[in-house]
Amino acid sequence: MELKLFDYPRSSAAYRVRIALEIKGLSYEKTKINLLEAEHRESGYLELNPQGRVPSLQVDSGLLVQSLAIIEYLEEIYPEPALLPSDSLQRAHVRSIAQTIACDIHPLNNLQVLQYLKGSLGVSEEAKLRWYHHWITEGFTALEKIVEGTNYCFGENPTLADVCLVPQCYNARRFEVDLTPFPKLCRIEENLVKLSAFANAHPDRS
Ligand SMILES: N[C@@H](CCC(=O)N[C@@H](CS)C(=O)NCC(=O)O)C(=O)O
Repeated sequence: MELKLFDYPRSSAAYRVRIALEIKGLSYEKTKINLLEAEHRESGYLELNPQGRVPSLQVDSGLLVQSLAIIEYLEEIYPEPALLPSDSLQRAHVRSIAQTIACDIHPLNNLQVLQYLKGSLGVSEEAKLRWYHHWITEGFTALEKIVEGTNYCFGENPTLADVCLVPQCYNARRFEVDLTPFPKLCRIEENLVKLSAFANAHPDRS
């Protein structure tokens, strides 16, 4: 199958999909949608993805959006190496970690929200950064207690939870969030970024 990713290197949602594609050993083409130049709001891209966000993944039968839906699709079509455990309870647990990041932490801090805070609500740069730090710290405080694995978020292999954790840590570091209160998350991140799939998907390589 030909795969084309509409991507932006520093988008953490797109970064998740790049990691999943790399773990599954799939080759794919990338088209950069420059968020800083608002290319995601241009009519050509909006015709493809009316929500105007990245990532989108073009597959043979159509265009997929939403990083978790894209990754679950890849998991169904290319089951190995698996990103979800075979046991239902464990699978729910891995998804819950992934969703804590993708549904609870990340949406509060994406570009549109930060631009709305500054532009429409007129908050200062300092208050915007406090907002950003607050929601990451709040989410990571819970995650630090929830993650179970020694090397990874869960179990002995990287899962969907790890695919979401690494981009969120990257983002946190970019905005200088203090991660020292989260030694387990930092140790897991350190283990993951050494893996070639994670390294190949890094924004600097994209
Ligand atoms: N829930 C979506 C989030 C996608 C998303 O918000 N992407 C960001 C980049 S990380 C984006 O395109 N932002 C554009 C904007 O906020 O204007 C997913 O997981 O794919």
